[in-house]
Amino acid sequence: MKKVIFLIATFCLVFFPLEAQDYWNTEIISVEKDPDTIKKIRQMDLDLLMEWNNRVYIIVGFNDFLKLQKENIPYALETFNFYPHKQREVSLQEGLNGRYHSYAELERDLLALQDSYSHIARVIDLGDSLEGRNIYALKISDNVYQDEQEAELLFVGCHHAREWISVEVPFLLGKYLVENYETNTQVKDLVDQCEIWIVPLLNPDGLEYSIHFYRYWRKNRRDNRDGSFGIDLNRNYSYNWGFDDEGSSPFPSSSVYRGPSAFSEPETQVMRALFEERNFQAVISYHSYSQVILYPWGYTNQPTAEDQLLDQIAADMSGLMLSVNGTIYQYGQAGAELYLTNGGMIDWTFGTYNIPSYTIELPPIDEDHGGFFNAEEDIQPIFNENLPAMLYLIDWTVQNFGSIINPSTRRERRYETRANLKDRTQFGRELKDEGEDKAITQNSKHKVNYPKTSGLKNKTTDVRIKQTDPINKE
Ligand code: 0X9
Ligand code: CA
Ligand code: CA
Ligand code: ZN
Repeated sequence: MKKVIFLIATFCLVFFPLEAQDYWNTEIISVEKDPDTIKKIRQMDLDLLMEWNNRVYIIVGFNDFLKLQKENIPYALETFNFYPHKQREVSLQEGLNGRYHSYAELERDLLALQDSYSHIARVIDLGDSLEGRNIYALKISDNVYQDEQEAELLFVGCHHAREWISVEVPFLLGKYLVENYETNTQVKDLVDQCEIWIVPLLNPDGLEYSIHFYRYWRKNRRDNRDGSFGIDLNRNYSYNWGFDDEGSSPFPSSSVYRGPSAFSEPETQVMRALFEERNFQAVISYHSYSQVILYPWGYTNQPTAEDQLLDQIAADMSGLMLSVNGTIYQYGQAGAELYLTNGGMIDWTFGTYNIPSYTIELPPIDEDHGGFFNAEEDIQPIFNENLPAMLYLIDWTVQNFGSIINPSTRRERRYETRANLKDRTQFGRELKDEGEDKAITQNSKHKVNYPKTSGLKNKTTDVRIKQTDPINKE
């Protein structure tokens, strides 16, 4: 999938010289999104660009045209609609990406939340991306302009540019919390007792590139100076960075290129600085697709020392998610069930801070159900089914937050947190025995009755997590 699209001559040759070769012979077409056509085009190894208005947009070369004609598939020529000048004429606001957020739309909507709910919502510019866009955090808490000694956790989206849904889910959490604060006592309780940090768009340069130039873009937009662009931000964290060449690549052109060194990228540096500054007790990093909840390690199939706790929380979240729309989110240790990755965010957050750390791969379950192209109508239901798991983890951090700590002892508190992770998370009970009742991850303070896990997972027989090479989901 190295092919990059369209754009016209000088513009792209000046700004994107490397992948320019293909443009001259490629066009963008659209075909109707009916099952028959989809089935046919899937077998043609075409470069799918995006889904829009019940049509699938495809980048095609001369041979692809021949194939389409041979199969009698009607298509419409769309190249002109993608010309950059045309994009600037039409509204960039709601343009190519529909109800998904572009960088500018997200900025606008985050600031609007801050304006409307300034007592509990605050937008913070964490730093610049490589191309100089702001990486925003939305902090939600009572007394939001004060740094209170409260539980803290982080929800982050869009390490990977093409995973558009991963921007929407954390953003919608922020929106939900502020809009329901006054009317929903559970929400108010949670917001009052902790500091919820949301970074919906860690890779704004990549996202913009994915919207305007190449829908399948994954990495950031680093010029690797060898004709290739981009570093995989989820291979650029320092914990066991570059551990092997299976979990990340040393080659700049690879879609999982780990970069020249750990934290070489401004986007991952922003995350590092945020973690140094804050005292997070848990983190979820959203990706797509495949409907799974993953926990460390990713770099090895060996379990962490906290495997049981990580698994229990994942099980609880999976059960909660299932109960909303019936969507099954399998769960398990990333390196054991999916494929190996090194330099990933959650290995770093767990390895460095020893906090529960999850990657959630949002729907759909596979390529046949849309791959990276979630229908716009699915944004809300996908958020809805993720919400209880998000609230659960927020509640978990509140329940596990120790007594009031002097700010000057933050660092000590962090170490203490680390040493006591297991105890604290089990609320004084040690889960030594596999057979012990596991449905106690919550204590009773909030009296939310979280259902037990559905029992979908069975480690020995039910490793149903996608077997395909994730990187080449495209
Ligand atoms: O490969 C990734 O970075 C994530 N999958 S994706 O298809 N969205 O790119 C999964 C990361 C899982 N986490 C670890 N294995 N550490
Ligand atoms: Ca939009
Ligand atoms: Ca507060
Ligand atoms: Zn991803």
